[in-house]
Amino acid sequence: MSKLLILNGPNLNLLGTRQPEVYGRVTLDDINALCAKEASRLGLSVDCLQSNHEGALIDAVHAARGQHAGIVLNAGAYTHTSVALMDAIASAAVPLVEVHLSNIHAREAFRHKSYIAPVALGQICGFGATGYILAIQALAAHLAAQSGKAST
Ligand code: CA2
Repeated sequence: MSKLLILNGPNLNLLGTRQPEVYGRVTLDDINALCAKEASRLGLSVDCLQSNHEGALIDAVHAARGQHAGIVLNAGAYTHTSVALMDAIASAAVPLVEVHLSNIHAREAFRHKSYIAPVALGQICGFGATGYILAIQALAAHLAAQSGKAST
């Protein structure tokens, strides 16, 4: 069974506890459970990791090579700043979908720039926790297309 890595960056451990008007009331545990359920429906499994540290996220991307068939990444604020994370994703060459709970393009100008987008298969933003489900579906379809099979 293929495994996906659900990787969340800084402050996303606070989901559900503060700023519900921006990020909703769903917790990171809720999101991880939703991801596990959707992955299982598609014949996949997940490992879930959150870190507030840029280097730990980079290490996780490096370690995913050969271990995970794909990555769902919400890099939080590192999205807008981290050339190092972009380089790690490019060098790991593991298919990756970028996710944001909020619509980063409808927010402050500094959130419009993503260093992740150029090295991702695609970007999903503005759909809250549903974005993670959509990202898993997109990765499943991509992996199926790579292996010549269709996904449901
Ligand atoms: O919309 C997203 O998912 C973001 O990646 C969230 C980041 C933000 O810096 C990005 O621009 C967009 C911030 C995550 C902070 O999460 C919190 C959750 C609850 C309370 C406080 C922060």
